[in-house]
Amino acid sequence: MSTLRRITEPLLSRARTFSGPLTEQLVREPGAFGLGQVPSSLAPEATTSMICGFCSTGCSLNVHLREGAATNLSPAGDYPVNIGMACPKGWEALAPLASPDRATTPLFRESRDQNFAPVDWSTAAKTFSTRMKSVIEEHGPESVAFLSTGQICTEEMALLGAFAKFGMGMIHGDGNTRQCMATAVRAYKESFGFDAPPFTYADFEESDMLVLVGSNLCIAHPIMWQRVLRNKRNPEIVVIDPRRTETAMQATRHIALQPKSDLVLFYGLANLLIQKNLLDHSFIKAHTADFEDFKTHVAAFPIDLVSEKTGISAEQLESLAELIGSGKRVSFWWTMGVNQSYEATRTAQSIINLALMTGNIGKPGTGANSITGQCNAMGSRLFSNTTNLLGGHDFTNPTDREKVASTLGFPVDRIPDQNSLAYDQIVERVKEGKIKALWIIATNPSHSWIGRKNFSEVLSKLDFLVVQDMYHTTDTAKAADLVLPAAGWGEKDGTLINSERRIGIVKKVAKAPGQALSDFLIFRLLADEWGCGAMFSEWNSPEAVFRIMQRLSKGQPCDISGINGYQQIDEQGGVQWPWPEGEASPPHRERRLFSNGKFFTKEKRAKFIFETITPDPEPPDDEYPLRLLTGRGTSAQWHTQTRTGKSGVLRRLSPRTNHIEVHPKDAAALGVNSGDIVKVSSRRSTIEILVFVTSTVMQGTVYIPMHEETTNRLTLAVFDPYSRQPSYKSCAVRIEQ
Ligand SMILES: Nc1nc2c(c(=O)[nH]1)N[C@H]1C(S)=C(S)[C@@H](COP(=O)(O)OP(=O)(O)OC[C@H]3O[C@@H](n4cnc5c(=O)[nH]c(N)nc54)[C@H](O)[C@@H]3O)O[C@H]1N2
Ligand SMILES: Nc1nc2c(c(=O)[nH]1)N[C@H]1C(S)=C(S)[C@@H](COP(=O)(O)OP(=O)(O)OC[C@H]3O[C@@H](n4cnc5c(=O)[nH]c(N)nc54)[C@H](O)[C@@H]3O)O[C@H]1N2
Ligand code: SF4
Ligand SMILES: [Mo]
Repeated sequence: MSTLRRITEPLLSRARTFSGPLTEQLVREPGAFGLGQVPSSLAPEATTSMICGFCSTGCSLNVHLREGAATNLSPAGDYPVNIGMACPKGWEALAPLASPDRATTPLFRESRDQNFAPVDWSTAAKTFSTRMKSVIEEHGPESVAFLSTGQICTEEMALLGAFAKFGMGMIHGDGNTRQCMATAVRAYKESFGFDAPPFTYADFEESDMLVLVGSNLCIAHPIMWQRVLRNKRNPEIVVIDPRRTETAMQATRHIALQPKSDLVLFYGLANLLIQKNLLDHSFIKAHTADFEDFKTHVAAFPIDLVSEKTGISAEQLESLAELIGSGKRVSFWWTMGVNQSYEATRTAQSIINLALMTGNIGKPGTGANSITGQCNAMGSRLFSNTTNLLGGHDFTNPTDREKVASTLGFPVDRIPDQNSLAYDQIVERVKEGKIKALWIIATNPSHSWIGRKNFSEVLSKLDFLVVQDMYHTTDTAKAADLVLPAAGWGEKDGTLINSERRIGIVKKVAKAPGQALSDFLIFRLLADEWGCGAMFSEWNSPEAVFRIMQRLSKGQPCDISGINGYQQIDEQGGVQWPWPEGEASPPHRERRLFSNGKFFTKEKRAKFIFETITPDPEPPDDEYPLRLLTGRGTSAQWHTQTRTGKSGVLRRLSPRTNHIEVHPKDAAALGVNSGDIVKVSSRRSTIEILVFVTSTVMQGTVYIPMHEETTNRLTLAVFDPYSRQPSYKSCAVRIEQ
């Protein structure tokens, strides 16, 4: 037996089952819930491995235990994702667990002008149940909603979605993956017939040309960038980004396009490829639909127009088209520079179209590849029961509802026959006073939501706000009526799904502080108190829920029914979906989709989808002459910094204060220098911020990282009409001294 297996076996079989009123059992037998326990099933001086809980790369980390408690981490050497590497957040992943501001007990207050008082779990669960029920009784099921996350285990997401929608009867529940991945989801569904990112990380190493669009790998996915560096084919690396990012500096070509001109650029490139006849005719004929209409559409994008709109010279455009059409292996990768825009879905599809017309899909080193963000954005896309019915099904499809109901053994009328409102529509309904109770899990929208100057005012309209988080100090938790203390990564078991569809295991290697419980147990506890615990009697451990997810996935493109449990995932170095039952063990190290040219649409063909360009909702003008872009700051900072801000090491690797990056010429015209504090105003708000003069931003644009809460006071709340993803990356601002 391998050492890894010896160590993980007792850990994974430790899954407890629960029965009877859980709050009573919790009081009687706290150890059964892991409360106050170190992971006693592990050998006291063991090393075990698990997936990192920050970004979607999904690196495996070795966790070293002393006297049964996790003391240190190092990157796993034999895992097909990170191959012995980790970024600063991974190395420091244990630090945020030990922070003194962890929520250690449920907190409640009768009214918002009072301070929180600690309460026991029984009181917390009863309060949750009574208050939510009274809102539903008075105002109907559409008056309550939840907002969840891409940062808890897949099994937890499935349980939350099933409890909230099938147990509590909610209709509306969305997640922070809307802020992040909704565009890619929508684009893939329309173009490929299913939300199916086709790639595997080996494609980074097997491409002759990598085109990175609105993606700053060096900062946001440093270990994916390391995979690019392992490419031995001397690849052309093209970065398409208005900023000269760390990644652009390392690239062979930087295409510094005007912000929000991507769609014109890609239609123009498609037109050039057609004019130069650099197409894969046989692939287009055999495996795609609507190419002729697409051809007509892009004919309206001649090179001069494209050059004028994008700021890219005609020579550069010609040479880029020739490179893409050269017949070598070309892979396209995109992230938030594409997904977060007012015409994001069509932009993502314009990238997909380039891959299709050149036959760059389904083969090594190719693909139209959306890189995800959070550690479990992919789990959320398939199993959170928010935008899709569990397992990538459709709420509005009666056959899908029947299938899910019979798989779960629930009456079909428990399954809503309508889609949830999107995140922004939920926020709007709260503002209008129509949604009166909100449950927020593992996300911090008081900081991260777009144009959120008035977000706390919005939350104050609620009759009841529940926030479930690791910390009681987040901006959102501070606005709550009830705070539920959650165990974090490393304090619970389950699975995460990374960007390349690889399911990996996380394990409990540390005890959660005080009374904090895993999200999984919190959902079970609340279901029990609600009175629908019996519906979830089979959902009694994360691994039991994984088995339910496997059944739900049967016959879907994401079918995982062939996996033989957590143990196998752990031993194989993760498993990329799909793996249907009855199929031989897939070559697990690296696997891509569409190698047979068959897509998931009814006709098995991929579709060319395109549309007229839409006007910029807030271009710079005389009053607000600069365009503000936002995004990640450093590889040491994670979003709203509730976790990374707790590590001394990561704090030292981050800027001490928020800053605005200004081009030297704009700075000179404004008379400002690095180190000055200026006022930055948009039509929404004014903030004070430190200036950093740098030519990495282009003249006329400025950049502010998203990691301080002030940034989103400025941003403009507009959304892609199809994905409803917020357009975080562009609004007009002015700078004053
Ligand atoms: N260190 C760190 N890593 C992270 C995260 C983190 O918070 N910290 N978050 C994770 C998450 S959830 C996500 S979603 C990913 C995000 O990963 P990325 O998308 O790579 O990161 P961003 O910095 O948000 O945006 C990428 C780039 O888009 C560019 N951009 C802005 N406007 C445009 C435009 O109009 N066109 C083009 N082509 N580009 C544009 C910006 O200049 C920026 O460099 O990172 C993940 N990884
Ligand atoms: N201006 C601007 N704004 C942006 C973006 C941008 O590029 N520009 N990017 C957007 C994107 S892509 C994203 S993904 C969002 C991210 O926005 P958020 O989701 O709001 O950011 P996080 O800081 O990751 O918040 C996660 C919360 O979950 C808590 N948490 C962590 N682990 C657990 C757990 O296991 N259980 C529970 N219950 N809680 C836990 C953390 O303490 C934290 O409070 O921000 C968006 N906002
Ligand atoms: S690259 Fe992402 S998954 Fe890997 S160690 Fe860093 S944060 Fe964790
Ligand atoms: Mo994200």
